[in-house]
Amino acid sequence: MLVVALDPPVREKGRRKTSLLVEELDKYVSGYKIGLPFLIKHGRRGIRELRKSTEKPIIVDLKLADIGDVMAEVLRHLARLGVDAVIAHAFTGYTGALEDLSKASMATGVGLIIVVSMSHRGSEEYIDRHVDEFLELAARIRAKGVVAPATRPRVIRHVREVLGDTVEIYSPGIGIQGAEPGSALCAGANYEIVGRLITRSGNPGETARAIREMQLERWLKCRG
Ligand code: O7M
Repeated sequence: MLVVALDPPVREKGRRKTSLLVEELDKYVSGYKIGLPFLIKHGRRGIRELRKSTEKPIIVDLKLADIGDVMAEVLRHLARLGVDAVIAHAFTGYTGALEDLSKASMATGVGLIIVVSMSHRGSEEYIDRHVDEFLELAARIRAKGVVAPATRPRVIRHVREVLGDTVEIYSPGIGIQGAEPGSALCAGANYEIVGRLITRSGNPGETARAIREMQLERWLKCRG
């Protein structure tokens, strides 16, 4: 239900080593998401250390958007580091792009999650106009999951309606971006992605615990 984005630059003061942070968080979370800020800062060694620190799924969010060969190569490198899933943009399309990534995903067992809408307002200017095409693509490449915004629950409801239970929905936008814990789950998401609310908190473990509680309370209420 809760995926922690370990990316946002953590304040210098009181900074925690990733492994210590993970130790505090591990019992409350379903997985971790890391992206370019993490990779630039900690490199491949950082991913290996994270892999050693947790058995929970590690999702690498590079929001891949390239030709198929390049994306497939990136995925194969990540597979060797023991990651569980990678995130790619959908707008590159199938032929020569997601087709190859999807084949590499099936060959390696690394799941593929694609972005069908984003949490910032600008997503409505372009990306959101193509949600239905992206959902078709997600089904075509047998994506493990899609990313849809907690900040616009109607998009999550739409994704769930179109794809049914065939894919997992990952929703960012909780906390600093404005959505409340549990709200995306109530709209149909499987996981809420939370970053700064946890990583910048003085007590990340306690904050993650409190978020889980809020998720559960809200979920029980909305399910009646
Ligand atoms: O909780 P935050 O706002 O500190 O962090 C949100 C995380 O979710 C951060 O890692 C972003 O890269 C990610 N995210 C968005 O905030 N909005 C999106 O639309 C998509 C993502 C994301 O994870 O895409 C895969």
